[in-house]
Amino acid sequence: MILYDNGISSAASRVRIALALKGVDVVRQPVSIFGPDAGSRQAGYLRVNPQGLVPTLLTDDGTLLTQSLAIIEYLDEAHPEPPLLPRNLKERAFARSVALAIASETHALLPPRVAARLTALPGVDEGAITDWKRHWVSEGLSAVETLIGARRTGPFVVGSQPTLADIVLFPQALTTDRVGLDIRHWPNIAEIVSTLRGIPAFADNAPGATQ
Ligand SMILES: N[C@@H](CCC(=O)N[C@@H](CS)C(=O)NCC(=O)O)C(=O)O
Repeated sequence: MILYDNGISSAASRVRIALALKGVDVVRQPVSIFGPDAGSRQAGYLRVNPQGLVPTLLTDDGTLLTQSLAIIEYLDEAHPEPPLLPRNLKERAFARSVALAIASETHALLPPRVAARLTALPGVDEGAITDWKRHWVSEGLSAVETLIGARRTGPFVVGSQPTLADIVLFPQALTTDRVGLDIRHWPNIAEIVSTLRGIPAFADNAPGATQ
């Protein structure tokens, strides 16, 4: 399998973490994502992923899979152990809801193409972009902190082993450093992230931990 990947990307980091937890090897194909000439915007890559985003997974039979959450669910079904979704029906829904709160409502407002579009608007400078990012990271993590705080019983978001929820939360929580926020403001998230930092599948595949 080939993973179209970028070392700094949160969305690609999610898939790298899932692959590492499953012990599945892939060939990594780096794709640049910054600037107007980014590889992700080139015609060749748009044939791989019409959205021009990483990650994309090319399976051994030549099937292209896009969207990190869909890829992770595919991997979870193709390689069931260890499970990345809780067996319990309600816990499974909760894991997905935390993952989506980050992936759909937080991360979606932050990638390079969003910043590039904002920068093209009159009066938007570097400071305004940083403010934008800080705002959405803060709002997303605050909502997730409340969600988690109301139900958490163990070291992870839900249950006794890392799930899709931890996989999506971890890279996003690490962006607090990049935008000048202190993760300790969200104590449940800070504790979970500190536990996840001790697991090589997470630490070795965090954004920026790999080329
Ligand atoms: N919802 C997508 C998000 C993918 C995404 O936004 N990837 C970013 C990197 S984290 C990207 O490729 N950005 C290129 C750009 O913004 O131009 C997923 O989960 O796979």
